[in-house]
Amino acid sequence: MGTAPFFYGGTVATTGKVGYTRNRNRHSAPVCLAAGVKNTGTGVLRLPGDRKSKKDDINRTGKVNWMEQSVSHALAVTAAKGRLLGMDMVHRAASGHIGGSLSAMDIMTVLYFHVMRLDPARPQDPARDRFVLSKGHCTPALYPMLALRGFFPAEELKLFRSIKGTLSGHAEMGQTPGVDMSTGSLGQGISAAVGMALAGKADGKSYRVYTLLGDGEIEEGQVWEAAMAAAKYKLDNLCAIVDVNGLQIDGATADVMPSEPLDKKFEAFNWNVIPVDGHDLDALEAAFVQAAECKGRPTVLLAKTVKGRGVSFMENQAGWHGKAPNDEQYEQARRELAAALAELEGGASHE
Ligand SMILES: Cc1ncc(C[n+]2csc(CCOP(=O)(O)OP(=O)(O)O)c2C)c(N)n1
Ligand SMILES: [Mg+2]
Repeated sequence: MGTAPFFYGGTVATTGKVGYTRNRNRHSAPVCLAAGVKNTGTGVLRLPGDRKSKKDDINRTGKVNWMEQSVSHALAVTAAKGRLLGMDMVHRAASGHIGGSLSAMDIMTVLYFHVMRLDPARPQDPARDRFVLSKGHCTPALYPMLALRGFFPAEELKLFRSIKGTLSGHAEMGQTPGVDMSTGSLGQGISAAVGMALAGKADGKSYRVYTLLGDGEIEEGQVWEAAMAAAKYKLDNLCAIVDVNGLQIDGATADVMPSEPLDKKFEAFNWNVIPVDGHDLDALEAAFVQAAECKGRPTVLLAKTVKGRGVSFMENQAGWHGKAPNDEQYEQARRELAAALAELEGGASHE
């Protein structure tokens, strides 16, 4: 039993004992543990005044089913923190890929704090789920997640792209705890993920493999060789996510090398295809559950996103693919991201 530190947005108060049903979904633990809520019981919740919960799924009295809303809120807070940390990293280093990191942050948050079975104290645990950042330039999304999840101290983020630290511009296994594959050469990550999934099948292991690709990246032919192999070997333990932000390094993917219709292409390659709003945490959670339930085929989530998400002047701008903000731009970006976090946390200041 526990109280409800989960609802630190201040929208919900508790009376009596509260808890949540852990058995509904094995993926719920990391967020809940991070928030200090224990794992048993049902309870009684009270909403202050006439305020209703976002999803209206909380009764005023009686048994409640509030995990959905509470987890989504906690995830939104984590994603907002991740965006701030990623922005800090890129500004401090005066280089890095912020646009595609901001578009991917919600996906990464759901993966690291709700979906994947990981133990930060044992980054090499053979039973862990694997993650391959196939769009390996988006470390300003990956490293904040690893730090917030406890793989290394957040202090280390200050040495992003510094020779004194362990956090390269592109993901590097062996150097950074929690990084399962070195990536950055687009197209290769998914091939490594296919190998990991195949090995899992061959060894009779139950771990799952996740890999995040960019929609520019899938213009690489190697991606489609990997996609063919994944279907041939019926890798239902593999889930790819394409961050469909519509932009790559030089402009719109539709101009550089049109790849749509992506759903029909992956279907033709015999994948289970799930289109999803890549900023809707509930929809992402549901899509990952669906992916895990699909048997005999690999799954791809086609996650529609906004490049530069959360910073008004970066949104949908190819120019922010791989550029650091100057001091003035950074202050503006930080103000916007801090305001978003403060709103989620019920007015706390992060300036
Ligand atoms: C094989 C290879 N070719 C070119 C590049 C240079 N490059 C880095 S990022 C990028 C664009 C990637 O676009 P996308 O996959 O859509 O990434 P996102 O929009 O998510 O940042 C390119 C061409 C590379 N890293 N690897
Ligand atoms: Mg893109």
